[in-house]
Amino acid sequence: MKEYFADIPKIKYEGKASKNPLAFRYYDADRIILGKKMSDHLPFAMAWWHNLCAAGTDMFGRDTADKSFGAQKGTMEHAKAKVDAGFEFMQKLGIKYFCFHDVDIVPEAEDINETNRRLDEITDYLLKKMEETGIKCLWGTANMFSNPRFMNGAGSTNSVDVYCFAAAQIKKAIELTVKLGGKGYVFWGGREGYETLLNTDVRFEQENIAALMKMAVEYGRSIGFTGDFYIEPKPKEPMKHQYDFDAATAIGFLRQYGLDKDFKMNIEANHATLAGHTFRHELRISAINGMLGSIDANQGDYLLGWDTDEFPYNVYESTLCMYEVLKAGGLTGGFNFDAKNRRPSNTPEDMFHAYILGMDTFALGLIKAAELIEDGELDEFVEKRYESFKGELGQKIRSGTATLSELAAHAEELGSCKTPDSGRQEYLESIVNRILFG
Ligand code: XUL
Ligand code: CO
Repeated sequence: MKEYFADIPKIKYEGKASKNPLAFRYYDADRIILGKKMSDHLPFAMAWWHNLCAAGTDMFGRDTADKSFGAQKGTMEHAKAKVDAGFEFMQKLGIKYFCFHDVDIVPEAEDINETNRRLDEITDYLLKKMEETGIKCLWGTANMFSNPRFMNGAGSTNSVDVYCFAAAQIKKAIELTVKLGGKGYVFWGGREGYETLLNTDVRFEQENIAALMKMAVEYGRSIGFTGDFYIEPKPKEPMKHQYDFDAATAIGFLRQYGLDKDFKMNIEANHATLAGHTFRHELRISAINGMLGSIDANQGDYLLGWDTDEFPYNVYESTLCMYEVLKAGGLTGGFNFDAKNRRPSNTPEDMFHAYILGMDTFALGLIKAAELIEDGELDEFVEKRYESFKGELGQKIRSGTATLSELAAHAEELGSCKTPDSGRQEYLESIVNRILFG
């Protein structure tokens, strides 16, 4: 069997003192954290599109990296070379899952029947590799944003033919996800939004998106898909207004159309910050609604207003993310590195450095989040902060048995109200620093 990354050894854990660029310093798969193996806390996944397809093309220049893997691009030979290279990559890093769009794994043909035939062929090939290696599929999805037919949206399109092509792609992508044993199926509404209200019937479009999702759920369940459907919220880019702006908006939409039992959130860090939220805000909103499903683990740039999809290196952020995940009892999905190398990082070694960085960043975040939880001071503070609600009136409010009049009577009896206790934000931030830096 051809080796694609012959110069790269199997990446091992060497500990934090190691200066070996091809070793983990924090990700120690079998280390037990809070009673569970690190690898079980952190089911990492490789994103097919960034890692095996994207080669650095941007609006101003063409590819800088070679992702041909020795084959002619746009051929099934190339699609298979990507499978071989991808599995070697994942095995060398100890990554157990991958995520894919339909058109990441085969070149899309002019005729959808031919694309579907290619998808059948490549998934037979993938399945064999999965059986040989034990690597699994985290989630699948349909790319309903690249092809020009989706320029006005997929579920939100004005064209009934385009709507049917979206339905056909979703149907096939769910079938493939089931065939590969995927845990989840993602809807990222790439073109589900609008540029101007002057040409857009928002209610019509949202109803159509919901109808498409409903049909997807019904079909998925009918062919034995037992996993979660996910919405991946994002506020903008490519569309100016995207319907799934953030977790709260997406959850409201799912409830409005009776889809909330089948769906959870796939939260992407860079999408959260584009929405003007922190990553942990989006995780918390999902978790308190019982909808924290999976994570697209990446990082944005606070100086840039677009989706830079960087590999995460910010340990402060990963710690607070893992704090939310641990508090929520873990994910039903996993941590998909929806991230790409910077354009000038164009060698195969850079691909490994990027994943080592991302995996170590989350491993260290996990270690530190567990320390924060074991330390307990944050929890204690929050618990105490709401103490006044433990009294009789507070309990009535909490149980929904209070009346406005009796609460007003209490205020009137007091006459004036003292300022509540300090929020102690700066002190709490210093606790996080103490745990992080000792
Ligand atoms: C785009 C994005 C997508 C989804 C899957 O910003 O995050 O790659 O994760 O379609
Ligand atoms: Co994503």
